[in-house]
Amino acid sequence: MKTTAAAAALAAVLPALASAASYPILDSMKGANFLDGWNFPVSTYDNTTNGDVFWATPQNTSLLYLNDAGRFVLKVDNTTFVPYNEKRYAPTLFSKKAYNSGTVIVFDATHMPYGCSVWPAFWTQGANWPHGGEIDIVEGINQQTKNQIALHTGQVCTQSKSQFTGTPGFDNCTIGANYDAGCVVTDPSENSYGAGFAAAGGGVFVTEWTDQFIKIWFFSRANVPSSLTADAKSIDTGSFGTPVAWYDSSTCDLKNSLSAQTITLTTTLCGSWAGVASTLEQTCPPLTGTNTCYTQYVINDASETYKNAYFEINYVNVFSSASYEINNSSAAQSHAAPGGSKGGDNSTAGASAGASGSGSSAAPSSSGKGSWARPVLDTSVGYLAWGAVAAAGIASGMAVVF
Ligand SMILES: *[C@@H]1O[C@H](CO)[C@@H](O)[C@H](O)[C@H]1NC(C)=O
Ligand SMILES: *[C@@H]1O[C@H](CO)[C@@H](O)[C@H](O)[C@H]1NC(C)=O
Ligand SMILES: *[C@@H]1O[C@H](CO)[C@@H](O)[C@H](O)[C@H]1NC(C)=O
Ligand SMILES: *[C@@H]1O[C@H](CO)[C@@H](O)[C@H](O)[C@H]1NC(C)=O
Ligand SMILES: *[C@@H]1O[C@H](CO)[C@@H](O)[C@H](O)[C@H]1NC(C)=O
Ligand SMILES: *[C@@H]1O[C@H](CO)[C@@H](O)[C@H](O)[C@H]1NC(C)=O
Ligand SMILES: CC(=O)N[C@H]1CO[C@H](CO)[C@@H](O)[C@@H]1O
Repeated sequence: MKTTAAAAALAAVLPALASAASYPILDSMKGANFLDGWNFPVSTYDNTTNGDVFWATPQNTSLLYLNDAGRFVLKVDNTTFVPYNEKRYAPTLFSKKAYNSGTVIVFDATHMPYGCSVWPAFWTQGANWPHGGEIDIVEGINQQTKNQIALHTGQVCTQSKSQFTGTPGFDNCTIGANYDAGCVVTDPSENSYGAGFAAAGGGVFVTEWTDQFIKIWFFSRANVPSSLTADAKSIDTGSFGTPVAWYDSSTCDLKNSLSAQTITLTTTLCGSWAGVASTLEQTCPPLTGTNTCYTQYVINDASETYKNAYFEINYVNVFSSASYEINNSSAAQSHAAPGGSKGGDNSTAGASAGASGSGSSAAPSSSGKGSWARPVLDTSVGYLAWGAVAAAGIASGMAVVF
């Protein structure tokens, strides 16, 4: 690509300027075309974090839709009575492209899911987890009030504690350390997550990823820089100030710890982190009687429980002149979004075939409750971040595009 070559040449001549680069827009997921940028999952249910959800399908237009304000909504089903042993529908999406180092990801939302049992995340993952690495840009559970950022790597990597405004937690990013918690940085702002985020009108998360660093900024609505617009043609983070989180190549070989990253937007319920009783009870009422997270919240009429369990998104913009890969798996093709599938192929036929194909393992009637409906919770693990249990790995079929 011309721009890549030009940027590389410039960086070689003026290495000092490399960290104050301007990145051109590559992808903009917003409005009526939002779903064009995403694949639906292959699995019909959350088989990576033990969450009690069936993943929403392209047919679930009550859960994935453009609202009157022109924002895209991804919501947990709060209108269906879910009987015991069933799961509740909730959306998860994977970006069709996997992006490489030299990329800035901007996520602008006015509302993100929160509430007891609710576990949302906006994150990226590389192939062959954990070897391809993982960046958790937005993540939290239940009624937490602050966003929890994390970096996870397969190889040994630590975080230098300096130059960021967030509160550092564990500094060993390596899988295997601290129950796979990763290098956690908590945003001190209560506007960064949950009810506080929504009350402030939401905000914008900016992630700049190079071989030298990963920097994550959060701007609450009142503080969003004027350059951050839905239609921005380029981005330069040079004036954004000190980030909330900063991972640096001086203590982490970022170049070899992260492969091309797929953006993942998801909400699950209960599961291996949000659903652990001791974790749940940190921000939600104690479970009553013999209830679990699942029986107390997910089943029956949960309209009240999940009234705030939705993303309302202005846009996801990706700025980059680096190469990228396209998720070209057959499942990704067959799950193409309604209206978003190119060429009018028989996409829904493929999707339903896939759903019934894997349905035998997820079907409520054909398997005992323990095999799918109820998460097996390891209460000794109370600090798992999303990707630590999202060890699903990455489907093959990625095609490199230069
Ligand atoms: C979601 O779509 C599936 C079919 O793909 C359907 O069986 C299910 O009832 C829908 N759920 C909701 C909440 O719309
Ligand atoms: C980080 O954790 C990994 C995996 O447990 C371990 O091999 C490595 O020694 C740790 N590094 C440091 C600096 O503690
Ligand atoms: C269901 O959720 C929506 C927001 O996503 C909310 O407007 C509605 O009031 C909720 N329903 C009930 C009955 O609480
Ligand atoms: C993607 O898959 C389709 C068939 O499913 C194939 O025609 C196309 O060449 C593939 N694209 C790449 C870049 O491999
Ligand atoms: C590719 O798409 C499939 C189906 O949507 C998904 O399950 C898989 O995780 C995706 N792969 C990557 C690398 O995102
Ligand atoms: C989840 O289900 C999908 C589709 O059946 C499968 O490809 C994937 O390997 C599963 N992941 C895990 C962790 O079992
Ligand atoms: C099931 C289905 O939608 N089949 C359609 C696949 O595409 C061909 C050609 O466009 C249609 O004729 C079929 O009806």
